[in-house]
Amino acid sequence: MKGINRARTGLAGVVATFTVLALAACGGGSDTSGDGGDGGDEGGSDLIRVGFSQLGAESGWRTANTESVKESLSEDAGFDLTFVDAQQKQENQIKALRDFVAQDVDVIAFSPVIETGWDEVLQEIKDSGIPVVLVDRTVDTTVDDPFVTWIGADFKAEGTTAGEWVAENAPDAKIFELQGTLGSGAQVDREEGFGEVVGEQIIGKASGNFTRAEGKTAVEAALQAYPDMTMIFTHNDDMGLGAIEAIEAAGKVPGKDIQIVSVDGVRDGLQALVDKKFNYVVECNPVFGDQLAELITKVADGEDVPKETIVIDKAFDQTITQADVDARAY
Ligand code: GZL
Repeated sequence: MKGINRARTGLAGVVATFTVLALAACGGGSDTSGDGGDGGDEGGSDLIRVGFSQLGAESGWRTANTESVKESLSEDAGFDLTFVDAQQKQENQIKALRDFVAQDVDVIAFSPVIETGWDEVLQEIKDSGIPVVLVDRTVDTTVDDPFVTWIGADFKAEGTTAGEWVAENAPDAKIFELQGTLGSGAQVDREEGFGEVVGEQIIGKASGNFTRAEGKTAVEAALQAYPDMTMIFTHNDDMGLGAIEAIEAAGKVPGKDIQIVSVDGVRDGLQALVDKKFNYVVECNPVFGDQLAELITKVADGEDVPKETIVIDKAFDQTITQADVDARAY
């Protein structure tokens, strides 16, 4: 069972901007995250004890998401947060989830590094009665009704929006697709959305695992394998920034000889757009800590919550200004 049945959300163009989420700065408060904090200290009895397994720190997007989550799930805001970084390893996430069950937290939240491989631990969590809030990435599991609610972006719509820009602006481009972590919801759905629009223009694909270094390595190889490439569609900005390094090392001009279409919209990615090294960026907003805190509070209180909350984003082309980039929250 695919983790969610996403409502089709056509992503807004460059002009229209709206999101489901308030982008206000999140509440302050001390960060009680740690490697298994003991929680429950004096006065801690009325805090909502949350176990959060974050998949890693692989990208600017993830860093911004982690900051938002920690700021919103603070002790001042009423949470006792145990935050564990899995360094992009599923086995580390599964261990953390089992630890949260052993600690009998009130709510478990996690962003699954890939979609599959969770059946056993999700069944254990279900048997424990601890509610699960799925964050960002999606799961594909045989466990019935494995989580109470999911919050994140419509990855397929992001791929579609990127493809629509290419169809409109570069219909003859020969595209190399630089993919995120293979088997992750973001990679699977962005590939699907993009491929449905301009699949016949794609001449090659490889994964850069959402990291800058691996993105650079993948593009160094692709430049050898596909010398006629004229565009890269990268599943995130960090890999796209690695691609810029590889393209320049090969004596070519990013944004001109090889255009780059990206997803995320972190500051470094939008700076590349201002610098004309990226050509188009589809935003994927990581700053939803406040909305997540609201969902977790309702779940802890046994209140009804929507099955999914979609973060609706915008997209940027090279008309973006330095002032726009400087004003960005992340
Ligand atoms: C998207 C998120 C992806 C980002 C990458 O919501 O899961 O993971 O696009 C990050 O930057 O690594």
